[in-house]
Amino acid sequence: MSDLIWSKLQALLDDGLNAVNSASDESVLTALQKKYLGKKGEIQAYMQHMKELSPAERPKLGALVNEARDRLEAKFAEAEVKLQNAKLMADLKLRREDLTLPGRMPVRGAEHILQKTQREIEDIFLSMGFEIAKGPQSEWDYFNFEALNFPADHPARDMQDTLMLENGSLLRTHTSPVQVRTMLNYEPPIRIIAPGTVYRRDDDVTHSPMFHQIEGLHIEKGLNLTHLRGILQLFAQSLFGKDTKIRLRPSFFPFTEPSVEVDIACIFCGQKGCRLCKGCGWIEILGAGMIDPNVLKAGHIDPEIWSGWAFGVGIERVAMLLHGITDIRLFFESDMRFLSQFTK
Ligand code: 2NL
Repeated sequence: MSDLIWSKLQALLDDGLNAVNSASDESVLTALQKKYLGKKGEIQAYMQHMKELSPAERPKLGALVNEARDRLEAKFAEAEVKLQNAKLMADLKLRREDLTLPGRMPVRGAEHILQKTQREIEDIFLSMGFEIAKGPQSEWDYFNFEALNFPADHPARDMQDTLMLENGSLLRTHTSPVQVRTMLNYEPPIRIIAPGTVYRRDDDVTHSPMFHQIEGLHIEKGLNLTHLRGILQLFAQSLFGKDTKIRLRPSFFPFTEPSVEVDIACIFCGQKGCRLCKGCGWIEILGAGMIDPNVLKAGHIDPEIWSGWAFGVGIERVAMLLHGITDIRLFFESDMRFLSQFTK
């Protein structure tokens, strides 16, 4: 093969490699790619020299041209990566953020401890066949008091002072009105629980003017205090542990007769007497009783045919007992140091 033809290829390759080396941006690179490797490019033009060679020499030149083309192509690919990296680094330098820092995890929300306690109580009663009933927080005097056997001027109303609204309704003091509404809207047998927010003029470390309650209502033929005791015992054992003992003490509520307070044997001291049970070995957890015939009548249910029992339990009180919380205001201050203790 003539030296001249060979050295021309060598020169072409050197030129190409040098040009690529000094290419300063991608458009120059694209132009060079076209200039050297394109259909009408230098390599292709160089192929004209084939004609000047004998048929025996042609494959040799072909191999050399292919090798030169491969080297150029590799050089272009390498240059392209280099240019892209340089562009990225230049871009990064313009930014004020440090993109190499690890990402910031978003704060994950979680169920509030009161919501969790409410759900646990609901689940216990749902598993026993009760359904969940809800109603308005602004309620008529009739449903909140009158229908529940609290006549106007009855002293029991004093313990449930609340805010009156401009339309003559009031902020409900318990969820019992939901139970009255249910009696009026459904036929017995009725097995419901009514969870919700309630309001009373009360404010100290264990009482909040806004708090939460779950009331239960069970109406069927032939119910008596033993049914109340059985279900509330199962409830206490599900919530506080399977060995939990309960006891009933006589009490008074306008809407039940007889009325009872339900205590659990102190879960903290095993009834030896401690600060939480005030030394007596028992802790009050809820109030309950057999539904007063007047209340059944107000719900259009015949007390000669049906009987029932009801209870009311404070959700804050249960959560405080379960978790050793001593100030009810902690539930409503949105302090993450408090709340996050219960989200594990
Ligand atoms: C308590 C006591 C109680 C009820 C709530 C009720 C509702 C109807 C009829 C009869 Cl419609 N009773 N509810 C009964 C006894 C006690 O709550 O200390 N709650 C925190």
